[in-house]
Amino acid sequence: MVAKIAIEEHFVTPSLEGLITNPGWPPDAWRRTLDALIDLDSRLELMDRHGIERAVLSLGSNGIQEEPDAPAAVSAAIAANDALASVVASHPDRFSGFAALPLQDPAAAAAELDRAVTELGFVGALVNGYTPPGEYYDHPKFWPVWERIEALGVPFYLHPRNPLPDQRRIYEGRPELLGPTWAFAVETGTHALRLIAGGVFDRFPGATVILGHLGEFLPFAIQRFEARLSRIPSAKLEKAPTACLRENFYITTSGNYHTASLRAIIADLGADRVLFAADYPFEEMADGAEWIDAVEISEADRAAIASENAKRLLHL
Ligand code: GRE
Ligand code: ZN
Repeated sequence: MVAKIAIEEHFVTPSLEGLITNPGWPPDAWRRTLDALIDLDSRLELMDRHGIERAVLSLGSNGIQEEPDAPAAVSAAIAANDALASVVASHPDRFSGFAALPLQDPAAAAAELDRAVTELGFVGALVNGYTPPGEYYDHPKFWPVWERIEALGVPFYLHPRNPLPDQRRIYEGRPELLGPTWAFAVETGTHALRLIAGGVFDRFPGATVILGHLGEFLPFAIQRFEARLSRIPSAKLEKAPTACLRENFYITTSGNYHTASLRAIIADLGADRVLFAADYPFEEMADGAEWIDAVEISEADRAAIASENAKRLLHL
């Protein structure tokens, strides 16, 4: 069993339960998920069983990104980050934290990121997709947040959520395609492409974004994206999309255990850009852990992906 650090691991506390959005699961299954998000003892027991030395915790989806009111989002993010800081302080050798950010107010989000990293000791931020009523982070109003991400040298984990309610026509009659089955990856991969096309990495070349689920389709589509984008005269970028993907992104293994895809990503981006994640409790901790323990890659790559890259990136 390889020693692991898991970095897309969700938590909540009883008083913050309202921040976690039921994606449409039956009430009893949803209650079990909430209980698993709260219960630190069961989590630590599972981590011990599967060789996960440390979990970087974050709120589940949609978190602060569900809140339409900016002042309410700012106070909710502060409360959530303070609660997470207490959880981390209860087991500092096992847990770290990714900050929740109130992007409804970009200046407040930049300030809260700063507080979370410099005062609470968090190792980055995790954001659940667009901010109501539908803001994506390539917009210049979010530049203060990218400026802080770059200056603090911490990653921004772009975590999935479902598409905007008025953009679900393609899933009509097929609700099973919403959520983690498919729509999460389309939504999040497209958001990541907006960051690249919007020149976020031209302006903030040191900014780092983490994508889960083996990269939300980007590694498999980036060559075509770059080739076609280069033929659009109005879409000029200094840094090519393939270079952005290699130099500004990390990819995690959360909830996507396809060996051929992992091997392709290692061959293209390098094993040093891949990080282990279990996505507990939305995925079984055993599934991700047992896969990375046994998947056919070199032992050096396995150790890098399982924990060494996270130690380097997150300064653990
Ligand atoms: C996840 O984090 O992967 C997740 C959620 C909510 C529902 C399903 C899911 O946060 O996979
Ligand atoms: Zn997740």
